Amino acid sequence: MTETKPRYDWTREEIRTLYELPLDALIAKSLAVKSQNWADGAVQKSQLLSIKTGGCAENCGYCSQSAHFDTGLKAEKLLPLEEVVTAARAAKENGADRFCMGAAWRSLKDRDVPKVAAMIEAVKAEGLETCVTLGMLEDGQAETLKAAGLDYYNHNLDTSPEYYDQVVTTRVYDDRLETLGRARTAGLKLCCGGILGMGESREDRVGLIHELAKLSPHPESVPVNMLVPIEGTPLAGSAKVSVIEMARAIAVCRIVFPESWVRLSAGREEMSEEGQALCLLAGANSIFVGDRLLTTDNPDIDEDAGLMGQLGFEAAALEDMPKGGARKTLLDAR
Ligand code: SAM
Ligand code: DTB
Ligand code: SF4
Repeated sequence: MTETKPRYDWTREEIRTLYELPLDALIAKSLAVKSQNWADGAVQKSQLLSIKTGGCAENCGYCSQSAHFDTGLKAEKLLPLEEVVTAARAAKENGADRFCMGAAWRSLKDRDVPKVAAMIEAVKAEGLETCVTLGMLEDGQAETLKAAGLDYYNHNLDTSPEYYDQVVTTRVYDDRLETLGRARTAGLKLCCGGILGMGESREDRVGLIHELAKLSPHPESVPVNMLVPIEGTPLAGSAKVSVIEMARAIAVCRIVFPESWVRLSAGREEMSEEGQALCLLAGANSIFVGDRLLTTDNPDIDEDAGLMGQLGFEAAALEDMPKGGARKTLLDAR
């Protein structure tokens, strides 16, 4: 029988075995898990806003915002509160139910905490779930953000521990795990995933999923990004990953993280409708909406409406989270 509850004892071998199944068998398993935990056709929508763009001290080899590379991106100051609120209202009109604010910081400075807390409070007051991604956290900061109304902290592991130093050298894997621990201790939900297409091997993709699987509880959101190549960054020339490989990774995530949102994240702009459909049919149940991610483009709202319409998919209600019998409520409402 297919296991549909979270497990914390996955081995790398088990994950590798899943990853290498014939695609039909893999997707069949993924959809068996999905249908036990989630309403059919429900897709959660998050919208991003870069609240502090560029000039980042880290050297993540994929990123447009690192000060180490000449990507032509202009660094900007922290946005004023009113601009953030305007963008959050627009996101809500776009059908987003979660608003994710990203800052190009290596780590959050105490002096910025009140400003970000005010943004969180204001976005929450608009009736949206809140998410921030602000780099590494110091003790106590996550608690202040939580008190302001923060739901999720995004902090990606990005790849396997073995490949990590090929991606970034200004921090180590354990730094990431430490911040994830701080966010958890403060009672925040986690959004944590990675990127495919940075020149990593399939074994690195398996390794990433295994590291995520060891987090207990699992991250409530698992973003699977396809590298958006940024001219001027060291990883821009990496071998492209196929959409089929993305679908494979998504299906494995759906099986390993049965109760988490699995998000088809960056890279949709480069995919055909059919490619995106494959990833959604492989088990993803969340996307970013709006025509911008942080610094790069995303399909516009009309294109997404067209795709969702063809698939017969609809916006998930927040209460579609599997815990608490909410799925049943949603199905009963039909
Ligand atoms: N500075 C914060 C951090 O690194 O945690 C937050 C912002 S950072 C842009 C958030 C995540 O976006 C990264 O961890 C990475 O997984 C993803 N990302 C950044 N640039 C990307 C790109 N060019 N293609 C795909 N994903 C990307
Ligand atoms: C995540 O995993 N992907 C998002 C969000 N979390 C912060 C960011 C994608 C960024 C893509 C490149 C850009 O727009 O700069
Ligand atoms: Fe900075 Fe985040 Fe970009 Fe890395 S991914 S360079 S930490 S903004």
